Amino acid sequence: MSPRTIRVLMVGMAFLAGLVLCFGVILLLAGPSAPPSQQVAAIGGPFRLVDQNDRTVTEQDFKGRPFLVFFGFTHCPDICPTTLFDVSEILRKLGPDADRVGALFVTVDPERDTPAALKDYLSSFDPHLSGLTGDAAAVAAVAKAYRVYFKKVPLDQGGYTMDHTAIVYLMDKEGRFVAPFSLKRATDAAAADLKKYL
Ligand SMILES: [Cu+2]
Repeated sequence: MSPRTIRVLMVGMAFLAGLVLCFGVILLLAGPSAPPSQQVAAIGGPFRLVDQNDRTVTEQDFKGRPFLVFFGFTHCPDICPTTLFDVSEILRKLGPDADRVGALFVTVDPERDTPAALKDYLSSFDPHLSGLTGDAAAVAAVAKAYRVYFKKVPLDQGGYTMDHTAIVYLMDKEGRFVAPFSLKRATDAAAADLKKYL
């Protein structure tokens, strides 16, 4: 082979090696990550809790209805009452359609939030709200399924408060996660958005 042929061959091989490297990287990038639909489906899932009327409630009770889920606790100073107020306004706005949706307030403080405590607390809000509690393990399991963080924080003056994720989740009629549900908009707009999933 002439030196020129060798040079041409080497350039050709370098080009091919570059291509292989390129495709290898693309395959690596495309390969292991799941499609987005599979990732969002990982929020939510089966649960078994007790509501403010001492009834056992599972995700099956909401089959056929879109529902909102959020986590909190009755001793919460601001975020939970504000969220419950906003959701109550939306439910009121829905009128008769409020019977066709669910709104679940799951406590992250089952120690204090017994069914009776939830019933008392929720009497200030829309009657369509379900207040859900259970034993510590059941609450931890549902929080984990919704990727909700919560933590008990001791207070200086005694007692404790709870840190918790404050996202409101919108689930569809099949119990699948749709998107976080924004309360930072007019009640009309939020109610209209929820109606789309009826
Ligand atoms: Cu709260």
